[in-house]
This record gives sequence, structure tokens and C-alpha cells, in this order.
Amino acid sequence: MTKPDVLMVGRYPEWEMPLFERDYVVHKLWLATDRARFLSEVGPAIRAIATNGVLGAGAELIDACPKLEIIACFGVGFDAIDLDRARTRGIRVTNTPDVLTEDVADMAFALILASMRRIVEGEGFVRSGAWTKGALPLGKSLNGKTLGVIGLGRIGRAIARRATAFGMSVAYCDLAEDPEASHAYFPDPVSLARVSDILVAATAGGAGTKNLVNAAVFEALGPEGLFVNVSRGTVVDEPALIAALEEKRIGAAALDVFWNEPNIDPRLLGFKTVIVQPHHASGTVEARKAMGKLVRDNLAAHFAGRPLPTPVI
Ligand code: 8YV
Repeated sequence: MTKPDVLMVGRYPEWEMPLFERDYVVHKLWLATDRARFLSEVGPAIRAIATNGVLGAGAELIDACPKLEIIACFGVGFDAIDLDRARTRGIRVTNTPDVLTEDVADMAFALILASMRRIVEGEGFVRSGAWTKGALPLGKSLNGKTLGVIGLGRIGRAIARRATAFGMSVAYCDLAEDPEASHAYFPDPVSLARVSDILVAATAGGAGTKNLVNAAVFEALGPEGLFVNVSRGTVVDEPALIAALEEKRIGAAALDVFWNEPNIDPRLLGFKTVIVQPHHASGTVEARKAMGKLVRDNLAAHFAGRPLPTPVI
């Protein structure tokens, strides 16, 4: 049987490559110097796209592959994939839910702890010798605080579980109240922010959540509040975040994702009250191995005519 042609949009982990190349003819889009020419040459043969949550697959890419059958995403978020175009063309789409949930929730808490307990600042304080001349300003305790979770999905619930273990109260907002959840429900991010000491965005990206966290939300969070983002940069009105930080209308921010990553707004780096990470919440060996396997399992199921393990459409 001939190996199906797969278009790999961005670099996958090194360990994945022999496994992909054993079963597929892999065309590496990120290595192409002339993207349009590369696509016009290989596009007609492509039956599958292997992409990730950031690069996705837009209409231009989908249309460059007339025989495309499936788009497999290395990531849970599929907001960068043009689902409408895929649907119109009858193309299947898969993602990698569950296998990264706990690690993403851990990152949310790593950011919360780092900000509240001044971990990054403290590290610099010791290394620079400043410790010999004085004391680090005091941090803030998590115990007794209220964590507001925007989006009580798999990741939001995993964050909420951790918050409970840290002695925090949890409140959330989502499109609808979850009858299973014991946490306080708020219908929108502004009313949630009003009761929150820490506000975490854990919602899906895409048009439906664009700028969901905006100036009004920051106003409601207040000058002592911490905003944390482990979802998508698009969920936040970044200029409004920068203005809120500048005018001290919120206390701090800890961000794993950005509107324009990796070329992030340099103004964010000018704040002592901001902690940044390179979109790395799922960046553990364990999660990434499981994500790679799930991408391959979805492709294998598709080409064997079996049900897809984790279909989006
Ligand atoms: C990945 C993600 O970092 O799962 C997601 O939606 O954003 C992350 O797990 C991303 O897919 C890039 O590899």
C-alpha cells in the first residue's frame, strides 16, 4: 500500500519524525523557502495535514490541498483551523484533548504561585546580591482568596481542583451554568472579576471569545487583582491589558499566551508586575508524547476506516 502524503505545517517533536515517516510521506511546510511554490507542487498529493494549535490550517492552506481528507491538530485548541472551510469540503478535523489538561492546569498554578509569591523577582533578588542589602517585598497568600475561572471546561475544572487544594474559593463563568459544578456561577467575565482576587482565562480561542477579557473586566478585577492567561492571546484585549497595568488598575498579570506570539508586544516586558512564558503550558515530555501519539492515532484510524479517537468534526 502506498503511504499517504501528509503536509506537516510546523515542526513536531524530533521523536515523532521517524514514527510519521514510517507510515506517511511527510512534506515539511516550515522548511519551504517559497511557500506558494511548495504548496503548488505538493498540495495536489496531500491527503492529511498535521498541524498544531498555533499554526492551525487556514482556508488558503486547505484550498491548496484538493484531495485533503483530514486535519490533525497537535493541541486541544483548534481556533486556528478554518472549521467552516473544512466542513464545507467534508474534511475531518481532530485535536488532542485530555492528555494535556493536568499539565496546562499545573502551568496556570505555576504562574499564580510565581506571581503571588514573587518567585521570579526573588530569584533575581538572590542572584543579583540585592539580598545582602535588604529584604524582598512581601508576597500574597493563596489561602482564602477567590479564583475566578473563565471557561469551566476540562482545563478550567482541573485548575479549580488545584485551587480548592490551595484553600481558595472558586467561582466561574461560562456560556451556561454547569449543574455538576459546586462553584459559584457568574454569567459574564465582568461579574466574575468583581468577586475574584485572581482571574484565569481557560476558555477556547476563536471568534466567540475574542477580547472577552477587556477594559471593563480589568476594571472589575481591581488594583490588587492578578490576571492569568493559559488559553489564547485573542481572548484578551491586549492594549486594554497594557493600559490597565500601566495605570495600575490591575495588580499583575501572568501570561503564557499572547495575541501576536512569538513576536509579543515589547511593552509587556517592561512591567515588573508581569510574568511571561513562551506558550508552554502543555510543554512537558509526557503531555507532548501523548499529544503526538494521539495525532498519529487519529490519522491511522482515518486511513484504516476506523472511528476517530478525538474528532472535532
Ligand atoms: C500547544 C496549545 O502548545 O493545546 C493547545 O491548544 O496551544 C498547546 O498545547 C500548541 O498546539 C502548539 O504546539
